[in-house]
Amino acid sequence: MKILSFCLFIVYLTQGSEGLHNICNVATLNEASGNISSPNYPANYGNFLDCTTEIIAPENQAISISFLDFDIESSANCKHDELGIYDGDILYTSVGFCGVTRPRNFVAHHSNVTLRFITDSSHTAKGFLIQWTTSPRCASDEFTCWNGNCIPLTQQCDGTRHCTDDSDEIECASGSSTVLDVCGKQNVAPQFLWDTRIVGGNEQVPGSWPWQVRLEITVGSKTFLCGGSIVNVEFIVTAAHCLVNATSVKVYANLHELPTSDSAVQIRNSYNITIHEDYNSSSSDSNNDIALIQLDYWLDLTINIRPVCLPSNSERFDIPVGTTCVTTGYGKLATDHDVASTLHQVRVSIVDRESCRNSYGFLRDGQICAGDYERGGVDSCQGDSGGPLVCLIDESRWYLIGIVSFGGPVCAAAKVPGVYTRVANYNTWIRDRKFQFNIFVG
Ligand SMILES: [Ca+2]
Ligand SMILES: [Ca+2]
Repeated sequence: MKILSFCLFIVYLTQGSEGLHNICNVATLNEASGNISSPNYPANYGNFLDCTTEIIAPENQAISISFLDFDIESSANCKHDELGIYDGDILYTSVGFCGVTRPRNFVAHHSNVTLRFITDSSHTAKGFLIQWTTSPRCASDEFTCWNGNCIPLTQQCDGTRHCTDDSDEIECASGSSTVLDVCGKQNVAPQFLWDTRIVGGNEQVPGSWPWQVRLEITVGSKTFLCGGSIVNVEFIVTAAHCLVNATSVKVYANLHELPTSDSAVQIRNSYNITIHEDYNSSSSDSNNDIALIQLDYWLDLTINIRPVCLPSNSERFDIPVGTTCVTTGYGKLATDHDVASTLHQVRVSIVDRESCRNSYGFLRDGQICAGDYERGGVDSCQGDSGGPLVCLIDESRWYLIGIVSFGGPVCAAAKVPGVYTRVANYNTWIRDRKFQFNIFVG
């Protein structure tokens, strides 16, 4: 314990030499970079705090915020202690932060970022350490990649990757409004604006993930929530663990928000449920966590209800480590926050198998990991189970690379990425069960 304290003190001094500021001691900061922490960091902060600091950059500079350390008393909706982060006057992610889930790093849209730290009368924790840097903004004829790089505007949505994080091709709409049974295309471009972002993700633009369905699963007298993906008008693919002992499933397609009276939402019931025969719910490794739901009535494909592509087990679908993919769901926003009522989306990177195996002590061939391995802060969370992990293949179509299977006890913790069923391994299994119907297979 003494050694740990010593190490942290060294970090403290190093950070301090680059300009470490206590949020309760300084009202405005206009240096090009620096660090800001809770009072007493890395020792515990005090009670009864209400401290605000504003970081101000010149107009032509963008402020990047990185969360280096985060530990604030955890409470439901952060009602006890809370850090609010404002980009201009917009509350980042629309909620305050607490607990140990690090918020996702971001580049601010405005030239000022305000931090407000409020604590109540009891229970403190280590607090936070935040770093800010400033860098020149992109020109008006340039596109700003998520990592802050600038590319010519003409290279956005041209079917070729120019930003290393693929951000020039992810926020594009490539689907036809008349030919609806082409897989992996959407008519509505996804947007990763951060002002409603949650667990590093954000609320979707309605219709931008047209294969996502919400599943309400009845087991005895209880109802559970899961996600699933449309593979054709008759079949939904989801996780096996969602359907153990299920007696019936209600399927909502094109649902953005509950409760809904929107007639464009299509509601179906399960006609038949097929859980992978080698899935064992009492086994801790969740191997073969895949299932198919056959619907009682076919879905009517619309602009907002369309199938995802299924990968085959070929090298083409060995997604390189670091590739940016997207997971979507109606699940919990963060470990400390309530369940989302709207569909949300989170960007995650494919994590190398060895690191992921080290996190859990195992990793089966039919599993793939994604998250932000070093930093945490982006993940799927409870309630997202069974939902899609989709990756853009050839910069043109979204493929169902993974199915949300399990993760660590804290959503979006560093070093514990999410584990997904690797759909490519089950291509034959799915095809053998689709009977006479056409499932789109890559
Ligand atoms: Ca407290
Ligand atoms: Ca491009």
